[in-house]
Amino acid sequence: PRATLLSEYRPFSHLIDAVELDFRLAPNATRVRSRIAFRPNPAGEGGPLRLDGEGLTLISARIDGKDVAPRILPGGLVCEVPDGPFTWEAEVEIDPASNTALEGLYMSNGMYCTQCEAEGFRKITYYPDRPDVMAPFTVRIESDLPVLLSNGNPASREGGVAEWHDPHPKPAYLFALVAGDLVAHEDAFTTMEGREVALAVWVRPGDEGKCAYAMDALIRSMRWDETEYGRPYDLDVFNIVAVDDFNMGAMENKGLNIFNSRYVLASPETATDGDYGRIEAIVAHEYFHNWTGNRITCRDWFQLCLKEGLTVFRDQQFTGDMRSPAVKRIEDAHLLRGRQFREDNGPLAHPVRPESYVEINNFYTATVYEKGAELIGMLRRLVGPDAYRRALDLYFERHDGEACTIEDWLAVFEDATGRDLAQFKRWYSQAGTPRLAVETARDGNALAVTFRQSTPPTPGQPEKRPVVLPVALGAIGPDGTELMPTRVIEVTEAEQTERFDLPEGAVLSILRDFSAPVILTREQSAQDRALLLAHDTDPFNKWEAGRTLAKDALVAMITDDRAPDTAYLDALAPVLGDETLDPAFRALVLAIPSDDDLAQTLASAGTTPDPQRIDRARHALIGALAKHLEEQLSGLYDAMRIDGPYSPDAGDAGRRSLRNAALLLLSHRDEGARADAQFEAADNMTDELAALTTLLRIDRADESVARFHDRWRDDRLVIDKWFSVQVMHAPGPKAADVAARLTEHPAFDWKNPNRFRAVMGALGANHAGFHAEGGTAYDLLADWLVRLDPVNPQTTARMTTLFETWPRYDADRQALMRAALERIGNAPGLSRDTSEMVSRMLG
Ligand code: DPP
Ligand code: ZN
Repeated sequence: PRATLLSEYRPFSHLIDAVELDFRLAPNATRVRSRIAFRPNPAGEGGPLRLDGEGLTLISARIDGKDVAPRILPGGLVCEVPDGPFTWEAEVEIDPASNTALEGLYMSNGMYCTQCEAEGFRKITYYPDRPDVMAPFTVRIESDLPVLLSNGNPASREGGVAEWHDPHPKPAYLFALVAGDLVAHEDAFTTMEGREVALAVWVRPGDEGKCAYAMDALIRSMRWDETEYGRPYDLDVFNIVAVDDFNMGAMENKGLNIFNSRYVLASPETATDGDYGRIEAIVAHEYFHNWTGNRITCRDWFQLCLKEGLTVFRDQQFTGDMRSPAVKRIEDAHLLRGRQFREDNGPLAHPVRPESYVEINNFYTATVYEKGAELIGMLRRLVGPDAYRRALDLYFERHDGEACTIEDWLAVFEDATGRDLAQFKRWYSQAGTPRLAVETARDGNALAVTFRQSTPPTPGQPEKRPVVLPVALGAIGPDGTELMPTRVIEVTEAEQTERFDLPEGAVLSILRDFSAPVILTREQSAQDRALLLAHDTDPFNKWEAGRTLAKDALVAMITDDRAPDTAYLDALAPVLGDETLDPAFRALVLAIPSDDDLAQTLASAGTTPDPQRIDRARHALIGALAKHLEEQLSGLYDAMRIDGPYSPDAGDAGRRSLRNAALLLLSHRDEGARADAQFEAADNMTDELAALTTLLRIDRADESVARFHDRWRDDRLVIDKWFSVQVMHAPGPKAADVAARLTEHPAFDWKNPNRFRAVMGALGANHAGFHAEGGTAYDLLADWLVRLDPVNPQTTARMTTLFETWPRYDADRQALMRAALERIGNAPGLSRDTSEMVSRMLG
C-alpha cells in the first residue's frame, strides 16, 4: 500500500453545510442513510466527488433527488457532480455484529458503539473522511434498545426513535453513536456562562455503583478548564459511555465521549490507586479535547500532535494541580523515558509531526503524545506562564472552528510573544532523543559550564541539527544550602559555554524539573549526587540524584559483578525518614529502576544488555536494600498504615504507595509474612493487589492466586489484573509457560483487547521473561499476533512494538526477535497496520 505524505496535502474539493444521518440498527444488517449538502470549496481543485468508504454495501445513491451510479473503487467511490451546490443522498448496509476490528460501528456485549478516529467513519457511510471537512450533524437512530445516544443535544425522542443535533461543525472522526441497555449515573454542571449542563456516565446494569469517581473527575475538569484556560463547555449535555471492547483508552467524540470501561469504572474494592489516577487523568484529557481537538481540530493526521501534545500537557497540568506537581512531573518524566525514549532510540523513531504514514493508527504513539506534550511544556518554559496564557487565548480566538497545523500553532506564539520560533520548530520535524553532555571548568569562583548537544541518526534522518533546549539549573553548597536558585539557560548551539559565579564545592543541579526531553550525560561523583539527593530544592532533581545513584550501583553490579554500593544505601535512609517529604515522593525515591530501564541505559552507553544479569543484579540490590534498611522499612510499613475508610485522594494514595514499596522489600526478610497478612486483611484493591504482587515476586503466591481468582471471578476488570500480574511477575524462565497456560484458561477471551493485553502485554513487560534464553516468549507472542491480526489489526499492530528493542540485544536474541517479526510479516493476508509496523522494525 502507498504511503500518505504530508507534502501531498490538498484541500478537499467540496465543503459541507449540513449532514443528516439516519440509522436503522440491526446486528448484521444496519441501514445508514445519509443526506449531505455539498458545495464547491473555493480553495479546492474542482473535479468529481471522491468519497471514502470501506466494507459498505451501497444500496442507492442520489444527487439532488435523481439516482446516480457512482464508480465504486477500493476504499471509496467517485461520482460526477454538478458545478454548484448539490445534495448527496445514499443508503448503505453494514454489519456491526461481525466487526471485530472495533473500528466504525461495532457491537460489544449487545450494545452498539462507534470508534471513528482516525479513519473509522468510512466504515459507516461514504464520506470525505478527513479532519479538515467540518459540518454540523443531525442524527436519527431507530432501535428497540432503550438508550440511544449521539453527539450534540437531544432533539426528540419518540417510541423507538431518537434524534440528536450537534450545532458545532465537526470532522467525521468525532462522530459517535451508542445504543444499548444502559444505566446512567447523573449529575449537573453550571458553566461560567450560566449554561446548565446535564452530565451522565452510562454503563451496563450492575456497574452503576462504580461511576462516582469518573463523574467527580469530570466536574473538576470542567471547572479547571474554566479557571485555568477560560474555556466553558458548549452543549446542554455531556455523556460518557463505558465500553468493554475498546482498542484505545478513550475517545473525545463531541458531547459523547466513549471510554474503555477500565478508565471509567472504579470502586475501592476493585480499583487501585493507580486506576483512580488514570481515570481522573483520562476523563480530564478527553474533556479538555472539547477545545483542543474538537473546537480547534487538525487539518490532516500529520498534525495529530497539535491536539494530542497540547491535550496531554493540559491533563498533566490538571493532575499536578489536583495532586502533587512534583510527583506528577517525576512520573511523567519516568514514563517518557520508559516509553518514548525507547521508541525514539529504536527502529520506530519518528518525528513528533511525522511526514509519511501507511496506516495512521500506527502513529498514536508516545512520541506524538508524550514528546508532543514536552514540546508544549518547553514552549511554556521559554515564554513564561503569562505569555503562554496570552498565546493560548489568541489561539482560541483566532482558530475557533478551524482545522489547523503546527505552523498555525507556532504563529500564534510568535504573534503573542514576538519570539522567533524557527529553530524551535525543529523539535517537530527531527526524530531522536538529543544527548546533552555537560562539562565544567573552574577558575577561582568562575565556573564555566559547557553544554554539547547532539542527536543520533534515526531512520531516514542521518543528520541532525541543534535544537532549542531550555535548561533549568541551580546550585547547592557543600553544607546543603541553596547557592543559586533555578534559572533557565537556553542552549541553542551544538556547543555553548555559560559562566556562573559560584564558590568551590558548589554542586550544580542541572535540568531541573526535567526541563527538556534529553538524555543528560555528566560525570558527577557519588558524593555530589548524595548531596543533591539530600538537599536539592528541586524535587525532580532530588529524585533524579537517587535514581542515578541506583543506576550507577546497578550498572557496576551488572558489568563488573560488584557488590551493591553501600554509599547508595546510606544516602537513601535519611530521605526515607524525612517526615517533611510527601510519602508519594519517598515511594518514588525507593523504587528501583526497572530491567527495561537498565537495558536501555546500558545500550545507550554502548554495552549489550544481558537480561539475566540485569535481573540478578536488580534482585541483589533489592535484597541488599531490604537488609540494610530493614528496621526503617518495618517502621515505615507500620507508620504508613491507614485506619478508616478508603479514600482515593493523593494523600492516602501516597501513604499506600510508600507502605507497599516497603512491603515488597520486607518480603525479602520475612518470607512474605506481612504480605500474606495484608492479602487477607485488605479492604481495598490497592493493598490486596500489592500483597499479591509481592507474593508473586518471591514466588510464594500459588494459594493467593487461586483465592484471588475465586474472589473476583465475576469482575472482568479485576480478572484482567489477575491475568496480568501472574505473567508480569513470573520468574524469568517461567514467564512464557505461565502466559501460555493462561491463554488456555476459559476466561482468556483473546478477542477482547484488555484481556489480550493483560497476558501478552504483561509478557512483553516482564523483561527477563520476554528475553529468556531460547526465545520461547518471542515465539508465543508472534503466534498470538498472527492469530489476532485478521480479527483486530489495530491492537495487533500496537502490540508488535514489544519487539522494537531488538537492536539492543546480543546476536542470538536479535536473530530470534527478527525471526519472530519475519514470521508475523509473512503471515498470509497480513493487515496494512501490522505490515507497516513489521517492515519499519526490520528496516
Ligand atoms: N483521540 C483519542 C485520545 O487520545 C485517541 N485515543 O484521546
Ligand atoms: Zn487525546
